[in-house]
Amino acid sequence: MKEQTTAYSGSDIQILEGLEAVRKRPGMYIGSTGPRGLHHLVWEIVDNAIDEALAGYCDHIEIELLSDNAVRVTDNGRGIPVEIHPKTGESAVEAVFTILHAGGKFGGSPYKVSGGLHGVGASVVNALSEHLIVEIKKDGKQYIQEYSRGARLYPLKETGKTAESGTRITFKPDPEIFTENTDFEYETLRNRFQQCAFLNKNLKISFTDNRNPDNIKAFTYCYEGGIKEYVSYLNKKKTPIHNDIIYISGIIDKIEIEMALQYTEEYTNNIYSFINNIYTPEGGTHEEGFRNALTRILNNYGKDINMFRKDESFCGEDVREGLTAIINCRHPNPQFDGQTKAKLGNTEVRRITSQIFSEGMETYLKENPASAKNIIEKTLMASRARVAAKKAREATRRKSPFDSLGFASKLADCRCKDPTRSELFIVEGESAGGSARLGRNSEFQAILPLRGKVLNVERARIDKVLGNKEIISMIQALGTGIGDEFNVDQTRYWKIVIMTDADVDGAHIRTLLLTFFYRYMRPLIERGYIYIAQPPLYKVVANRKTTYAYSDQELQKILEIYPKTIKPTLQRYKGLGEMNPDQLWETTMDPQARTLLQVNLDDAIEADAVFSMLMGDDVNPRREFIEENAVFVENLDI
Ligand code: TTJ
Repeated sequence: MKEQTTAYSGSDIQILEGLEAVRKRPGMYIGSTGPRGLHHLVWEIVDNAIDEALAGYCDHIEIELLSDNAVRVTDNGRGIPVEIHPKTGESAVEAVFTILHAGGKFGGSPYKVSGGLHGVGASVVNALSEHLIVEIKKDGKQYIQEYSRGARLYPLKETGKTAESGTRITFKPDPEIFTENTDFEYETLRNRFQQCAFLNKNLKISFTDNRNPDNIKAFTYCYEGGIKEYVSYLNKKKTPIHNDIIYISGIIDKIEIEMALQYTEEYTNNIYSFINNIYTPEGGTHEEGFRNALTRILNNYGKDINMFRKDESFCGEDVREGLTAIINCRHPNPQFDGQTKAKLGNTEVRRITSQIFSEGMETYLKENPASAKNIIEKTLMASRARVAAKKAREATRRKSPFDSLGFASKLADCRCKDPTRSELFIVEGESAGGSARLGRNSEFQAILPLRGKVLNVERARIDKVLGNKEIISMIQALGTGIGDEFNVDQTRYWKIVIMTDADVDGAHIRTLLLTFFYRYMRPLIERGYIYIAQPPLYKVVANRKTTYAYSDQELQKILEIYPKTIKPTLQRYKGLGEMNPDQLWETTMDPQARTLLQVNLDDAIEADAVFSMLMGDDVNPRREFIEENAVFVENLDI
């Protein structure tokens, strides 16, 4: 090293133009400066270490949360190159941390993430960190360099000798940028690191939360079986119909694809696809190739072993019933498509995936006739149920207020026909439904009272789902259709508000409704159309003034306002039905005054596990969860 500066001179402390832009408009680079953007910083840094692992030079990554909300990521790879670039006169490390999108040029990995959800580069993390330290061990030497808000504090300096190699980055997100808060969520991080370990077999990932010395939490993940173990983890609470997990992999034209799958007794399907370790919630060509091939191969096999009656065949829905699958693709140059960059666009991947999967699956079926028969039988049942459901589905098309099942929907529609302004309140019980109907603004608010019990769709096949009156009423009201006919663009309301009592039964009904939306109308959740109403728990009247409390803490605060001489009267609402129409409007429905919780699905994979848990046979975890309340919900004031 030429420079051996220990003290740094003022001229060094200047932020580069590119990074200044990042600080000015952070949202452009990391999506938001809320919790999502904050966590994005960690994904970005860890992705770099994973790239080194993918290149085959690193097998252990450690992530630590430090006491001041700083994060430390350490790998045992080759270490970021330190030699001076002849043109810029700077080291490669400096380029990585100061030049936008420099990362790729220095990456040794052929599978560098070059776009899409992550992949903005370490320089963005640097720009948005109050403090960042780089430590490198490489070719017998140790180096260090520090930055503050993207400006280097001193040039890279050598600090000693070492026999090891690797890279360590410690960064503290800048509270000037992340004004909401800079607290990392333990569970979000843990979950993602476990996922990374599943997706990269034999990579060891350690995660330690050192923030609270009295409660240090640590995990190490390492899966020899990779995505095979991922599938068995996802199926932990389900009953498989064949013992082994099918694993198929191959490489064509430098594009690597691996798939693991297993069928269970469930009725829903859980297919999760990834490209270069990034989850693609909207799928894309890798998933399409897989799905097409699966339908084709099972149809061929069913025919070969004479399982079909006349005119019978499987459609895509049939062969996916009860399926849990992971599709993991590595691509040197992935293209991310769609509004949210959530799907893979490379067209060649469809053919490659289909080819690799077809060959592997054919071989599997041939070599495992007993499992193959179970799969075909399961698929056949799904197919026959689908045909039976077709009639019921026709009843869900919105033609007249009376449908073929012979009951009238109780929908009180709004006058407005513009979905962007229209709201549908799904209300528990006739009496609350009545109050809501009288209290609403009928211009843009529609009311659908639920009379009977909502079906647990986690435990029922589609024919039964479509025989349930409450569910039919909802499908009719929404206008979206269902199954292959489902079309999110047809939805007649952009706000669909679940309004249930603030008790355990209400929470249960809410969970049943959420399960239905999650399993049958997921795009409504993905688009943020589903909300939960927040009715008050108490009414406080004193000095002829009425106030409402939405929680026990709020009630305490309200009561503290009054001097001891005044005794306010207190009413605890046991259900929505106890409120008169005006009160319901004032507290829960009026857009000016209400609070709605928007349901979001940051993590569909985790959500599946939670729904299986909630709606499965095991009662205890369900109770606890319902009492603790939904994790799918983000507070939102509207
Ligand atoms: C690049 O090609 C030559 C050998 O080293 C390759 C490299 O960049 N390796 C590398 C980068 N290992 N680890 C990183 C890295 C790790 C973290 C945690 C953060 C960043 C930005 C890079």
